[in-house]
Amino acid sequence: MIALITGATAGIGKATAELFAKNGYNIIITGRRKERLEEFSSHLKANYKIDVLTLNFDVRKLSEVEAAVNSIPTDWKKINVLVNNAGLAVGLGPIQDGIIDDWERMIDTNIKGLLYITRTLAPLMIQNGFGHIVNIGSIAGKEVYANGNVYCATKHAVDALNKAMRIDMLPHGIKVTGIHPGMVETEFSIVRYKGDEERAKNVYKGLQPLTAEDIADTIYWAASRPAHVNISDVIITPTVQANATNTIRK
Ligand code: NDP
Ligand code: 8X3
Repeated sequence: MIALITGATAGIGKATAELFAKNGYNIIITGRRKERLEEFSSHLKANYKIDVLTLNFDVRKLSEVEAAVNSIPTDWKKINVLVNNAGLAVGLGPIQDGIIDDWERMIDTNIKGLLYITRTLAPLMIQNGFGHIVNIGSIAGKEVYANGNVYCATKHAVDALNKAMRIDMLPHGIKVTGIHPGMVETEFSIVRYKGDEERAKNVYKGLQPLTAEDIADTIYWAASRPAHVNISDVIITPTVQANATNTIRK
């Protein structure tokens, strides 16, 4: 069994790769940070009896995505599970003050990157006659919150694409699942606040957020249902978070 996880150098993607490896999958890990990919690959190979392929590219660049997918050796092409995870929020502010470069980074990564990956890998799955695409959305793709405008829009797009892919993949027997987490403590907020670790820590102050491992568990659970069962959509939050805007803090 083979799982390809985009954005496996940190957070949810990394925890997901580890869990699939633990369960005997051979893993294809991707990300821009080459050193992290290499270190993680060595860790996975040393700890689990599996094989690892690293693909170092930026999901925003179609030519890099195509070159990376074309470089996958034949015996790695029987991909059972694709986790479309690579993504980010950059900045948080009202639309009238929006920083265009931040918007473009989010749109290019969360929507266009996910599309590039899917466009290159879905035909392979169709050719193989099996596969499961897991799209990582967000609670921000189900609701909107103050100052979240463009990030929320990108995750609403992921939600729409998840539903659309399920229709398009239906005749091919390929499963499609959307996983929509609330607050998960990863590098996400550090990226959103452009390296301001103190501000990022405050996001989770006084509450117990989800961990990357919680989401990995959910992804693995969805991917390990019997052949006739497709998990369409999962919203998962910390117990102290009711929705995108209501949380309880100590
Ligand atoms: P992290 O910042 O910890 O990890 C993000 C991963 O995405 C990294 O591996 C990063 O790798 C990769 N990535 C980002 N941009 C690119 C790019 N242009 N090309 C290739 N890879 C890229 O965040 P999370 O693990 O929290 O986020 C994972 C997903 O979960 C995202 O889609 C996010 O929107 C979603 N999510 C997160 C939530 C949270 O609260 N943390 C809640 C809901 C959804 P590298 O930098 O090496 O390229
Ligand atoms: C990440 C969760 O609430 O910051 O998608 O948008 S949130």
